[in-house]
Amino acid sequence: MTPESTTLAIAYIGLGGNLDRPLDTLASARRMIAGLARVRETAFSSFYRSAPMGPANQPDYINAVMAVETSLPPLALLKAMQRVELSHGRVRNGLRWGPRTLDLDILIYGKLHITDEGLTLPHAGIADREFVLYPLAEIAPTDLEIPGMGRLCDLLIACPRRGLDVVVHG
Ligand code: ROI
Repeated sequence: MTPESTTLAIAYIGLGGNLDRPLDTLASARRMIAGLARVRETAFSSFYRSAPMGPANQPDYINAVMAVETSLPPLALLKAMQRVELSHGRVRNGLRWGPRTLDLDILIYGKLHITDEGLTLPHAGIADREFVLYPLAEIAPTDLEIPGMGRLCDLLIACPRRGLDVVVHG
């Protein structure tokens, strides 16, 4: 297949952040992603607020999920997401699970199920993260089969909502 291949995949991207006006940051990241070549936004969830998973001594997070149709292959999409993170002041300080201005995760890429040094698809954290599953369920078919993990609706039933709050309705 050539780099300009027109094979289209539906990908779901998780957006999160908890520093420097995260609502504005996520809205700006959304515009930037939607404006990328070979990427088209097809849906965007509400914005949600949740307590941090991991170290508690950091601000609450804002999260959302975006669906795109893309002809970018997975690694090219990942690189594009990393550029969007960097342009929103993302610094990698080596702190695992520390606060961040913007985190963009490819959650699902079509039916792909891969583990690579650089990229695991679907994202390994989907099943136990209410701040991923609930926004995802807003914009994806509830019978969506998440490769290797089962149906979205079954994951949702097994994942309590905890303190997850909608802050801006999509
Ligand atoms: N916690 C919440 N609530 N939302 C996130 O997006 C998030 N992202 C992370 C860690 C630090 C695991 N905790 C989070 O990377």
